[in-house]
Amino acid sequence: MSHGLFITLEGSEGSGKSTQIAYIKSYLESKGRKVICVREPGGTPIAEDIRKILKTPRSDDNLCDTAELLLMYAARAQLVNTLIKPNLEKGIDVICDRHDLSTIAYQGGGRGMNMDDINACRKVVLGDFRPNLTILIDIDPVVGMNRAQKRGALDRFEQSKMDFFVRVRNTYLEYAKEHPNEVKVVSGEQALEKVSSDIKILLDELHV
Ligand code: T5A
Repeated sequence: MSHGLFITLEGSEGSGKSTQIAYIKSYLESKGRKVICVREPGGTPIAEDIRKILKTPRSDDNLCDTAELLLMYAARAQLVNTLIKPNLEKGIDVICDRHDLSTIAYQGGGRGMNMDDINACRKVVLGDFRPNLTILIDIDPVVGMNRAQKRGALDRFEQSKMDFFVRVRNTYLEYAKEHPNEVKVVSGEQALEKVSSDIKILLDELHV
């Protein structure tokens, strides 16, 4: 039995990842493939508990950057080892809403954490495990936050200042430029259907 495909979606708040994941799932299923969708942080009961800690703003304590980084990797370890790898081994495709590149962009770029420390966590948790394809939906953070704000209350990350999101975007784009075979960039400021048709071209390149 052949291995499933591991496809990850990346991008800032409101870039349209969740919307496009629904499209990717239906496109892959139309080709007769079995597909599951997960998200980071989260995706298993334990990782979803960690997600709540990471996303909930609280007034009685501040999550420090190191704790935030380690919680991201704790949730990732749980998801990758108990759900993503076993499904890939069964031949099922896994589409993940955010993965390791989010840590590089948010904790590395946004928070300014040391990349050697991030790479050390990455090595422990992932080893050489990497996605078959990462799609970065790029969007001006002002446009993305306007979309996100329409949903109502902002989470702990969404409450950050705009310069944080500008650093996140720049880090994403720098990484994509340095790793053109790993990360493919699609503009998220186009009509939904055009974003989907750009993504379809990338999926077809995988010969699905
Ligand atoms: N995080 C995560 C880290 O800091 N480090 C890490 O390692 C990881 C894994 C997760 C937070 O955790 C941080 C990053 C995040 O801050 P989340 O709720 O999962 O939080 O956040 P997002 O993934 O950003 O979720 P969003 O829902 O905000 O973004 P999406 O999924 O990209 O956007 P989507 O599809 O929900 O679309 C938002 C709105 O825009 C519309 C949609 O209809 C929707 O209303 N839309 C469009 N409108 C016009 N044109 C288009 N092309 C559109 N595409 C979508």
